[in-house]
Amino acid sequence: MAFWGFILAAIVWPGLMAQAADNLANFHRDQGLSCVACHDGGPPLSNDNLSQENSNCSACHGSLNNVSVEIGEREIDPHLSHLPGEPACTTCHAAHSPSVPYCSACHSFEFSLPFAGTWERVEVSIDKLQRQSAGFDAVLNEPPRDTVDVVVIGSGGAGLSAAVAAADKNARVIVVEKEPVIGGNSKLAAGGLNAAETRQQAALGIQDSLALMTTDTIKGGKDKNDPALVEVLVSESANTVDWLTGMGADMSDVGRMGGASVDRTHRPTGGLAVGKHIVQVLYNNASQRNVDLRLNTRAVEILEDESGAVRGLLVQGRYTGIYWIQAPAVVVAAGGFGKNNALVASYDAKLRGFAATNQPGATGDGLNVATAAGAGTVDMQFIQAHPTYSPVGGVLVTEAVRGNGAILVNEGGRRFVNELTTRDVAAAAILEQDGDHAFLIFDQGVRSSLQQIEGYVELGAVISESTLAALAKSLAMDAAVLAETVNRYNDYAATGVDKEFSRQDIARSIDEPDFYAIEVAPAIHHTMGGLRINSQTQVLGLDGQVVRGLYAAGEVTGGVHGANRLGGNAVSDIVTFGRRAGKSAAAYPASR
Ligand code: FAD
Ligand code: MEZ
Repeated sequence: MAFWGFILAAIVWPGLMAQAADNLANFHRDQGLSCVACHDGGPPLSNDNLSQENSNCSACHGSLNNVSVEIGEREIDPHLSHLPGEPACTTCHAAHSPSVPYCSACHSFEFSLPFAGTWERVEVSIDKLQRQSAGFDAVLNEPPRDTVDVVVIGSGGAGLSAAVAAADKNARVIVVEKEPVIGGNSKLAAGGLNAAETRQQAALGIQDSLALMTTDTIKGGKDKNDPALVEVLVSESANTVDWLTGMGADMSDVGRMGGASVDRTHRPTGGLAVGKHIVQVLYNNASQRNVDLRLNTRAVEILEDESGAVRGLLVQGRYTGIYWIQAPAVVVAAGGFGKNNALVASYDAKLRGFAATNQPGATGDGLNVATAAGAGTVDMQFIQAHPTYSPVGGVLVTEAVRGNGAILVNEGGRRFVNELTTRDVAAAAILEQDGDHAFLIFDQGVRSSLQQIEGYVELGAVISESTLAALAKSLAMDAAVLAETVNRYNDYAATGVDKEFSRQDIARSIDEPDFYAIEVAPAIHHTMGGLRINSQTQVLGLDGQVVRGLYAAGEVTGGVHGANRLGGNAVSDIVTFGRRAGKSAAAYPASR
């Protein structure tokens, strides 16, 4: 090890010496540290998880938690936002290139990192990668680098659920994730997870039924959902909550989302965001089961034998290069394509140029990998805009803010829609208002009920005033009109009957100072279409036949949500179907 460290230092050091300290590596050099301080393992220089560098950063600077204590002046520590797992320090604090906070792919921050650069997404399309066939062909003539029972594409909620479930069936599992951090869109999930007839609902005296959740889901999906998939989603939802809580999750806060007849959206106590929590729990459990999770590793091609059955996966690691993994079963859990505006607009032209709530890797290339292996697709034209995205700070404002009592008003200070209608209706209503935007208005009661709001405050998205009149002034609204709107709403809260918009559930009135506003506009949020699967999560080909050994779960699939997904149903979907896919994939070799 020391020898390789010495060789490495000898090769790299003279080059570094010629440079000024314009990045962290050169800065460390100026502190008298050599390359081996970070790269002490010798070739390979790095693995794709950057774990060697990460452990060396931590050895000197302490854990991310320790470092976050040093950033005491910020109320919400960026290290503690939604970065589940064990994020490598070098994900943001790059060494030989400019440092770029990964979070700035979505948010705008006032602080800057030492030697900071600007966020830029560099990704070659899968089509182009596949055309590099010479390099790939050569690799395929070599033996596989690894042989396992199940390979999972994607480390979001669906992928990690699949990995844990497969490992529980004694399968050896590799998860490949193209991003430098785990969790996909799942780590961003905010409002919660829908489930009916749960222990948590019973404890709160909430009466729900599988039939009611089925009706709500199909009504929300405009009757375009695949009934067999909805049946799985609903009938397994309570069991999904039990599975998660059995592994350490907290799902005890239950609230309301648009299109739901009762409170069935489960999240951690205090209204914390559901996604980061669930991903962390799944990651912990995957680690305990020795799942091999590889970051910065992109699935490029699903490999099949002459009979069309899956035989493995070709991948490209950022540092480890191109190689293939031999496995009889592959689970595609690569998420949606909400962040790929060109692809979104090719299915729904009116969404061209829209912002998106999604993580930067939600580009749809996992979908392409599966279709290149013969997978069929369904419902691709159904793409959802979330009504309340805040352009300031670049953040989705969870529907739970409305569920817990906020209203939507237009520039004139007037309500214009039932705030708890389905998203398609709410988003369309906002786009009919002057300026194509609206304002969420709420009070301290709502803020106290939902810890996620503190994050929006930290991002600068929330306007705060001690009186409603002052809030109206800050928003350049007529104070009398806003007061009248809020007074009328408070009357509806008292009587339980919204005479104007028939809002079914008014959690609380708006009367406790301070008063708050967030400017919001619709943004692309969820791609309902995707790979065609059956209820066992087997992927179906263009001919409707099963592609042997290929499974899929989560946002990469279509059919569960029909034309419009209900808030809270995706997290339910990814865990339920992800778990199913893991079990099916682990059992597949024995059933051949
Ligand atoms: P993801 O979590 O997106 O994971 C897919 C992973 O695959 C990604 O990490 C991606 O980088 C990786 N990947 C893609 N292609 C490749 C490749 N070629 N090789 C390797 N890796 C690849 N739903 C709810 O029900 N409740 C909520 O509260 C909620 N809130 C949300 C808030 C936000 C801001 C967003 C964006 C979505 C929210 N949703 C919510 C929707 C829900 O979070 C997603 O639909 C769901 O998490 C998708 O999970 P997934 O595992 O299918 O995909
Ligand atoms: O299901 C969702 O996408 C959801 C609940 C988002 C949110 O508003 O929190």
